[in-house]
Amino acid sequence: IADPIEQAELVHWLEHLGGQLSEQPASILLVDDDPVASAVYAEILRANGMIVSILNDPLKIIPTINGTFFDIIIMDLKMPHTDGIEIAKIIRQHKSHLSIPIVFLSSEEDKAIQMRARQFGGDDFISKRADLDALVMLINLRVERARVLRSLIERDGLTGLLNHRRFNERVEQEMDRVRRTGMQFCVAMIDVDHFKNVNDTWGHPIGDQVLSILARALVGWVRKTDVVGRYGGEEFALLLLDTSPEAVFDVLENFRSHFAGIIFDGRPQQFSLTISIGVAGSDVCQNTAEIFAEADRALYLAKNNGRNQVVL
Ligand code: GH3
Ligand code: MG
Ligand code: MG
Ligand code: MG
Repeated sequence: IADPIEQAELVHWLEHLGGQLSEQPASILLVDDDPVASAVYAEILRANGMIVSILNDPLKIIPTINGTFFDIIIMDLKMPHTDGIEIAKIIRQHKSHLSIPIVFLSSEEDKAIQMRARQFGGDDFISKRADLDALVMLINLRVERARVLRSLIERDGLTGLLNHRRFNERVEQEMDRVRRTGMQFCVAMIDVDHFKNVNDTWGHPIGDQVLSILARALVGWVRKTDVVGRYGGEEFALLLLDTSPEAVFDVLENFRSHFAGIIFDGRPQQFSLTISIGVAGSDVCQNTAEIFAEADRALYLAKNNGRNQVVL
C-alpha cells in the first residue's frame, strides 16, 4: 500500500496514541485535607517530574476526577474531617473510575485498617515512613501498568482508536458538559462504501491496512481535542467539540474528497475507495442515544443517495 500519510499527520497520530502510553509525566491527584502536608508531598513528587494537583476537599472528589484525567490518586487515609476509605468507596461506585489506581499514604500501622482500605478500593498502601524513592517507584509502576491496561480496555487493537464503548462514554461526558456550558458539539458516523468488495477482491489483510490508514487519516484531519473512535468493523465515529454541524460539514466534505483521492496498492492493481458520512449536532438532541440515532439516520441517507457524500 502506498502510504498516503503526510509526516505531519503521522506526528499528530503518534501524539494521539502517545497521550496514553508514552513517557508523558504521570498526572497525580493528591487528596489530603491538610494543606501543609499535601504541599510537602506535592513538592517532592513534582521534583520527580510528576504533574501534581492537590485536592484539599475530599468530598469534591467526583467532580474533580470527572472533569480532569489523572493517572493515579494518592490519598491520605486519616483525614481530620473524612476518612480515605469512605472516599475510595465513593470513587469505586462510579464505573468510569473503577480502574484508576488509588494509593493510600498513611502512618496507619493497624493491619486490619490497612486491609479494609484495600477491600474498599485501594490498590496500595504506603507508609509515610517509607523512603521517598520507594514512593516514587511505586507510583511510576502503578501508572505504567494502569496506562497499558486502560489502552487494552479502551482501544481497538487494529487501529489504536477508542473502541465503541469508550467512544460512547466520551460522548456521554460531552452531553453533560453541554448541559453546564451550552457549548455545542457534533457526532459524525463514517462508513466505508462497498468495503466488503475490498476484502473479496484484495483480501482481508489489505482490508485491514485500509482501515488503519483511514484511522490515521481521520486523526490527522480533525482537531487535537476531537475524538476519533472505531465504532464497528468499517465504521468510524468522530466527536467534534465546540462546533456546529454547518462548520463540520465543510471539514468532512474536504476529508471525503481527500480520502477518495488516496490510491491504495492492491498488488498488482491499484484501487481507491469512498466513504459516506452522517453528521448530527448536539443542539437538536436531548441525549446520547438521540445524537447517535440522528447521525445514523444521516448516514443512512448518504448511503441511499448514492454514497460518497456527507449528509447533515
Ligand atoms: P456499504 O457501502 O453499504 O457500507 O457496503 P459495505 O460492503 O461496506 O458494507 P457491509 O456492512 O456489507 O460490509 C462491511 C464489511 O466490512 C464486511 C466485513 O467483512 C468487513 N469488515 C469488518 N471489520 C473488518 C476488519 O477489521 N477487517 C477487514 N478486513 N474487514 C472488516
Ligand atoms: Mg492526615
Ligand atoms: Mg460500508
Ligand atoms: Mg458498515
